[in-house]
Amino acid sequence: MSEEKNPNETSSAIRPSRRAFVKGSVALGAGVVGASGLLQRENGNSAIDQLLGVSTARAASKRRGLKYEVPPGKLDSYYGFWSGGQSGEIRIVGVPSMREIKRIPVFNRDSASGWGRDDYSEQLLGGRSSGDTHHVHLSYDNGTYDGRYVYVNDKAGGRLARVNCTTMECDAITEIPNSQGTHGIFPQRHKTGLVLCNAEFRTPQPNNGDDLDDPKKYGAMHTAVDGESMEVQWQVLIEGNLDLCATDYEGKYSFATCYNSEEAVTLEGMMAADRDWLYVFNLPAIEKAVKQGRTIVVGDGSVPVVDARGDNGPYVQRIPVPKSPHGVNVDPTGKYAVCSGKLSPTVSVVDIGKLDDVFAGKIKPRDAVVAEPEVGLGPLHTAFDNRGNGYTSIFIDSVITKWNIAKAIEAFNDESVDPIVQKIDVHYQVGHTNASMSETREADGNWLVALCKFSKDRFLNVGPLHAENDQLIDISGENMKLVHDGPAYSEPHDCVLVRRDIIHPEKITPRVGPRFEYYEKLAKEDGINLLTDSKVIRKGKNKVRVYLTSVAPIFALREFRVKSGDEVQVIQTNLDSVEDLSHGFCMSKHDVNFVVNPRDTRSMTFTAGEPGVYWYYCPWFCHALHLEMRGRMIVEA
Ligand code: K7E
Ligand code: CUA
Repeated sequence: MSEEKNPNETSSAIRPSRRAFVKGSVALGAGVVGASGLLQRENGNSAIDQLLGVSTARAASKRRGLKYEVPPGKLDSYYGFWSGGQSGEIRIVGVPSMREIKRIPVFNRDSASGWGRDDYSEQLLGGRSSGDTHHVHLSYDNGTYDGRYVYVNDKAGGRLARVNCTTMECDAITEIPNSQGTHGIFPQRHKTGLVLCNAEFRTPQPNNGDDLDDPKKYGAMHTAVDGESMEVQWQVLIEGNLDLCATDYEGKYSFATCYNSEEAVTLEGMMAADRDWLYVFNLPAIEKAVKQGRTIVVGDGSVPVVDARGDNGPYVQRIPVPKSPHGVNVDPTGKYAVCSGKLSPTVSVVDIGKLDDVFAGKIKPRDAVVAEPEVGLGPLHTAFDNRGNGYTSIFIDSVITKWNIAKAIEAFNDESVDPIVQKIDVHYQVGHTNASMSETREADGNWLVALCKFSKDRFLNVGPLHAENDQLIDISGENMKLVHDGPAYSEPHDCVLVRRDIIHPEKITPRVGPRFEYYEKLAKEDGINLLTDSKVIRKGKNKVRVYLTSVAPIFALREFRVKSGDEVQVIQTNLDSVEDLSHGFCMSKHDVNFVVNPRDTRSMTFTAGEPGVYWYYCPWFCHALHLEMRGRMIVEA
């Protein structure tokens, strides 16, 4: 391998890159002066102005490219919502700076905030502590983001979670029944309606110990969850597996790639056929069947299941596409669904306008495919600009291929037409790619992110587990330009880039929602006003509730007394209404630590240890006397 080569080779590898660096810094310097001068003239030097002044910025970008440095005091133009993969979280990354601004724990436990261990989130997680998040999508209205919710899947646990953008905190987790490997998810785009969820793993249906060894009896569910109530509405049982998911813009169809039309349970079996499918689900037809009770019982029968195995309409159609497709993405015009071959060097462009005819039996499913350009080896996902181009991540070749949709359609019948615009190297093994507002009607063609699975040689060596490499590419001009490398901890799969004017979180906790209902209920039981009272209340022989308010830099209780072995619930309310002034509660030697944001209430329950004195303290630096913000839990025998 090249890392183990002799020192001469190493130094020769360094020399050219040093030259490149010197050259690069000269060019960069010139670029900075030019770009900042330009911004001052045109847009008052604000990144968002640059974003919104599309026509002038576009003309400028042709010459110089977009400005990607975000200097101190300036804000990013986009909220990037990243999945966190095996970390089980969501991350908010500012784009174009690629600064990670926040981590939102969802399926994981988080030591800093206490998520997964404080009483409310522990209930929400049902005691589980890990997840595998792949796909983040926001709720929609009328074809673009409405800025209210972020949905994310848990492939490991078969769940769907929602983050409320008001507080950027998870407010609901839904277990998907009869499913394993909940992978692709996508919300409807005409309004905040259903969130469709794909089961990537086929399992016996029902999975109750019968039919363990008969793969013909296995199946997978396409599940509809209501995006407001987060309740499962219905499921469609289908024979093949379901990988990525997409929806149209009208609320009529949802899509799922299927890489295992063979219905196999081994790798060889799953790769056997030359063609697999893009499943197209007819949502109104399915809802009608559910309403009329044309459903079957699977598992505990709590959710109506439409059996679409072998169905060729009205519920589902199978569009044959080359070998083991992975991603499916709908372009911003809503006309085309593009799915990637993974084991074929092509992407297939499905004309959504022809699907009515497919369902009516007027044309064959394959006739809905209107283009199949060769984009490179191992195509995975496609993003779009607002100028009719697709950008497909190519895993094996480690490139992003820019191609023109209209030309690809021409090329389908005329080999002399070349739809490929440009290929740009990325580093290495790119998985997802996404572009600014790409999944909406407001795609703006400014930025593209390539989420590379390998970062070998790109960052300081930090041992066997490497970072991923999230690369930022300027797509505003004719040619893509790679402008930034950003390391990411394991392992973001996907991200969406959302214009910042769409997202409006509160800075002070609004005391509403299910978490506050939970605390208000406790307080009512005990005759407590959370905003004024601090009190120790014994609840039976071995149970104590400690209500505690805090104002920087003091806890209202300087001490409280419990008995060794008591179950102690500390419920803390932060009375400060100052932005950024978080307190929290950490109990020494008791594995208790949680944050309490301005005007927030949170709690944690623990067992009081051996008799003695235990200091509790505020773990968030809140005041010059923050270190003094503490008290004693006195544990009596
Ligand atoms: Cu990694 Cu979207 Cu789970 Cu493709 S998926 S890369
Ligand atoms: Cu309150 Cu530190």
